[in-house]
Amino acid sequence: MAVRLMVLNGPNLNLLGVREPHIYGTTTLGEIEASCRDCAGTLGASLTFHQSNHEGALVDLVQKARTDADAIIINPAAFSFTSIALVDALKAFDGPVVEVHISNIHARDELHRHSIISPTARCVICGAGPYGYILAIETAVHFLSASARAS
Ligand code: CA2
Repeated sequence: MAVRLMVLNGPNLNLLGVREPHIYGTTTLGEIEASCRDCAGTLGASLTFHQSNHEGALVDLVQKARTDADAIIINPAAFSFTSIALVDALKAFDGPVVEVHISNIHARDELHRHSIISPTARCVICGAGPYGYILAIETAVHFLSASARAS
């Protein structure tokens, strides 16, 4: 059976490519979704792709992933620095979590530097731009195929 990936995007990422291109570039979230779908298709994985500005909606999706997905790829955006609710939900997910940020959060100001989500992630990718989503998908599929081989 195809591995099932759930890609989650946090607040304001719907504005990608539209506002602040000097920080986040000119690629839109729609273009990122299309490249994620291409990549998942090439790897034989199925993929759902979501964006929400609402913490509770993202928590609901993480809980849904407990039955509907084998791995989560998440760009929590500003919730990276604030959301204990997302941390708790991600801890209750059994599969691998890959956290992705478009920018290098370590090179940002103090406010944007310390993701509280990262300890729940098996892998954190940041600073690769939109290509980080492709790296995250490849990494999640790699983790899932390695664990299938081990069992
Ligand atoms: O680099 C990333 O992917 C971030 O998760 C983006 C977040 C930021 O808070 C994190 O530190 C790093 C911000 C997303 C806001 O996206 C916008 C896009 C265009 C215009 C305004 C905001």
